[in-house]
Amino acid sequence: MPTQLQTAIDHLSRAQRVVVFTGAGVSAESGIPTFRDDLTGLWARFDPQRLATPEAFLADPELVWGWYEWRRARVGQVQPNPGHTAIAQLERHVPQVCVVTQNVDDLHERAGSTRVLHLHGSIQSPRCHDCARPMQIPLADLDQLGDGQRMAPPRCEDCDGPARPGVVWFGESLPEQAWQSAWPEVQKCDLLLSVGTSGAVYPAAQLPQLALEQGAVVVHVNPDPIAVSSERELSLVGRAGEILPRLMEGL
Ligand code: BJW
Ligand code: ZN
Repeated sequence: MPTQLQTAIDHLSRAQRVVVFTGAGVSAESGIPTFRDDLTGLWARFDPQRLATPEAFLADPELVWGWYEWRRARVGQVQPNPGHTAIAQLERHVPQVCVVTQNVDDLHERAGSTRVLHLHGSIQSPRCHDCARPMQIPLADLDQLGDGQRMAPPRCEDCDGPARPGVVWFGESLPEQAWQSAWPEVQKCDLLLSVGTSGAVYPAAQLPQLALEQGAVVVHVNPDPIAVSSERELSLVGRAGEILPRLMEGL
């Protein structure tokens, strides 16, 4: 009886088109906190309604901007981990690989993945809240940025509107191009590898189910076992930085 890991390796070695769908868990071992983990997740200490909605930004721009600048600085200081590297290496073994990430960091790109779609935007790309003009904002010193440090957002040269982070908040639409590109990738893939996501946030969370409905194999990688509903769905229990390199070694 093959192990789940060996079964996943067998499917991967036959796959022609793979989508790697990632969430905060893939960056956890780089030192970026997830959102919903009970003790270490960002939402354990911060209220999403006060930080990750357009209403929150309008109510208290200094609170929200300071929190995101702290996170932007943090992303700039950390490195891709073996999970990101293994995902990039998949391109050597599978003809077509597309990474569809909910993460706002750039660790997949820095690890060497060449096709990455960001469904929830990028923390590195602030823009004007009022006119959407991209803004170049030098990064403040992380040591001076406490995780709850208030900071006034810089103003736009064109319209004097406040800078906002280039991420997707609750109630906002996903970037059209990324979403419109991700959907056909998932429809056409023969295997979707879902790594480090709670599957709590829509519409991104539909993608593994869509892949299953289209006949693909879906492989979950998560320290929390994921409930599976189909013979074509596998749950590999463990951390991305451990499981993904073992998957690659088997190819
Ligand atoms: C490891 C690990 C290791 C740990 N290795 N794994 C009901 C039905 C359908 C939709 C809705 C609904 N009610 C409301 C909605 C809409 C809403 C939504 O989904 N809400 C849910 C809470 C229900 N969605 C939206 O608003 C979206 N827009 C939209 O729908 O537009 C249309 C619309 C417009 C107007 C009204 C209604 C609809 C936008 C969603 C934007 C999400 N934004 C955030 C914040 C981004 C900015 C920022 O970074 O601050 O995106 S929320 C946050 O969650 C972030 C993440 O990308 C996202 C997903 O989280 P993720 O990645 O799964 O992280 P965690 O922490 O949840 O899970 C980590 C996992 O890793 C865990 O499983 C761990 O076990 C695991 N792990 N260590 C591997 N080492
Ligand atoms: Zn502007």
